[in-house]
Amino acid sequence: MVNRHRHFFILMLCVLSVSASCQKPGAPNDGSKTSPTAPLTSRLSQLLAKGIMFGHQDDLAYGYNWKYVPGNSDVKLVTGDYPAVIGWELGHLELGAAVSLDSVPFSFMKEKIIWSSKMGLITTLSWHPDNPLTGKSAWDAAPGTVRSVLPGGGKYALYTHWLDRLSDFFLSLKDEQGQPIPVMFRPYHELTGSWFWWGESLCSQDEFRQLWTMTVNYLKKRGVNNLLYVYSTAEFRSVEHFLQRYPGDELVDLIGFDSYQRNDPAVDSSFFKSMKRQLNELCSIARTHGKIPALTETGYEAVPSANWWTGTLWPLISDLPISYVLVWRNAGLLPSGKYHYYTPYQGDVSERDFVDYYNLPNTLFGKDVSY
Ligand code: BMA
Repeated sequence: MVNRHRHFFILMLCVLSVSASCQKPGAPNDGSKTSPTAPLTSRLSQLLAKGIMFGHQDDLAYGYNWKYVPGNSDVKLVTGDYPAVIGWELGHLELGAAVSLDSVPFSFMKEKIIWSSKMGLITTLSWHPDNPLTGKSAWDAAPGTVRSVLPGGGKYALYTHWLDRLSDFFLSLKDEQGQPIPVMFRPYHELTGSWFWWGESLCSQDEFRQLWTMTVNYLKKRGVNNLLYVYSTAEFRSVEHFLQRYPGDELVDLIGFDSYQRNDPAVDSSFFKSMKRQLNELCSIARTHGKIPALTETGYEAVPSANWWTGTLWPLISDLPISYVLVWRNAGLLPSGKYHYYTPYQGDVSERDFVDYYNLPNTLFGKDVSY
């Protein structure tokens, strides 16, 4: 994988990070070497040269058949190592709740983010905020919700109150020396779909960009300066489609998209083909816009294919300068009777292949990135 593509891309990133000090006012980060996000940006660039980090949502909180066992991780149970990137979900933080919509206490999350930063593991935060207009969940795709939270809208005051609660959490992420911990924040994800209230058919392009801009500027005004912003779509048809609602280079640090394997890759190659196109387009946009590309969510629920890791995932990404790939949470058996997990448990059909994936020289896990 250490090939010409990767080298060229990394060279471009270096050029761009040198010119980062010329960023316009209103940029998510001031681009200066003293910005709390600067060490994370430079680590991401360095690690891109080494390989592709593996990430897992809620990895340290629960797994296929356990919950809140100190030090545990399904990835570690199978490979002996933690993921390099740990994802957490902030949904319901906006309500002042003590636990996330996936039942993870925010105090626990904070403790693990602090621990991760000490270890050198990288944190990414997703957010499924409730629908501020209807009071229902993020999946209540009611038209007009985005308009209602913009300045002048009926829910602006409520929404800024929600952003205040998020700000307090971000500002509380401090290391032992009291320094802010830099993390990735990935709001309003899967915006090319229409299943969340900020989705494509629920608001205009301009309204979406206003929502993003208002959020970044509001957090910044509250003093939040430890976030790298990740613009992350669902599947997209073309470069133009990906960029249709892009808020601007000065308001984004990383770019990515979410897409899941749903059919058996042995009989249906459509996922592979469509992923290849999208990953190539993502990397080309990243080059043009000077952003770090990532596969922000993927996976094959319950991983029923024995060689999905080295047979599908790795061939998709191995020759591309992707920073990280994150697979979704291991919730285990859901009350509905369905198994919902994305990394294998011990004895599972894809366990051996996952270990093979772990052992590939250019896949990066905890030990590859820790201090
Ligand atoms: C979905 C599922 C849900 C979860 C949500 C937010 O993909 O995992 O069970 O609540 O993500 O994390």
